[in-house]
Amino acid sequence: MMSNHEIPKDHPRYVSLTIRDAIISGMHQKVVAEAGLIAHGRGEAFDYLLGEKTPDFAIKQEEYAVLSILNAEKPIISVNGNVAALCPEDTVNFGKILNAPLEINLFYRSPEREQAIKKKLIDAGADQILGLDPEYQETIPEISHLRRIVDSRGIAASDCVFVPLEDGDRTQALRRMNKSVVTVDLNPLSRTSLTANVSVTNNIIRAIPEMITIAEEFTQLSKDQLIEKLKKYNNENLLKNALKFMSERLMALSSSDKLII
Ligand code: PTJ
Repeated sequence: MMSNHEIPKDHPRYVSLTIRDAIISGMHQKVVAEAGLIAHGRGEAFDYLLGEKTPDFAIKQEEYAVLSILNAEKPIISVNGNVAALCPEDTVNFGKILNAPLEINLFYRSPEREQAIKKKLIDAGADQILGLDPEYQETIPEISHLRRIVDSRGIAASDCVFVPLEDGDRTQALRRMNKSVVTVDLNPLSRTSLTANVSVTNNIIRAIPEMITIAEEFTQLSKDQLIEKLKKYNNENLLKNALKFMSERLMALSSSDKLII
């Protein structure tokens, strides 16, 4: 079900409203949790601070993210409702390029939502979805809530978990389990951004397609070249660059003649 009004193409906020529509439709389809709407709004606010474009520092974060996933022995992509609603095809393609399976792992878990998200990913071209087969489900004590139920072939066995739009508790729990955590989160001050090994401060709508392009290049590199390249990145410095970018942009705007850009 789509939301019940047409967005005029000439609306100045057309792109943003279209993305919002995908989240609202996702909620009607049970893909997105109700709280996913609130999470999206928070993301939108931070995207304003970026100017709704990918800055240079974010490209570096995306390179770091791709390198970390490529360098892992057993990477896994953890998919929640917002990710499935916003960029199902890109997420599936990203997993295929990086040889990383998809696992559905939800904060607001329900069988209905699991099936709706599975359908969304299968329709987007996914071959296999982990996380739903009771035969392979195991419970990890480090994680609270229903998110503690993970797939023994996926998150449980992985050394690197890509968890976009994540909540901070799980990021910290995954770190305690010695897993490398890679995230995409528009808020550079969220606990997820601050505790992940690699944080991409960008809208997932832009980040995943850009990371696909980066992955197509980096998959040509040898293991030694990957390890060498990885040494150049530092998550904390890149997060500081994100804060610097946002604050400098606001400072520049606050002293410019016209605020509308
Ligand atoms: O589908 P479920 O049940 O697993 O639930 C998913 C949500 C997102 C509801 C759940 O994980 C949650 O409550 O997350 P939080 O704690 O609100 O964190 C979501 C983070 O993602 C926030 O820091 C937002 O700023 C950020 N965010 C929201 N939309 C985007 C985003 N980051 C990048 N791109 C976005 N489009």
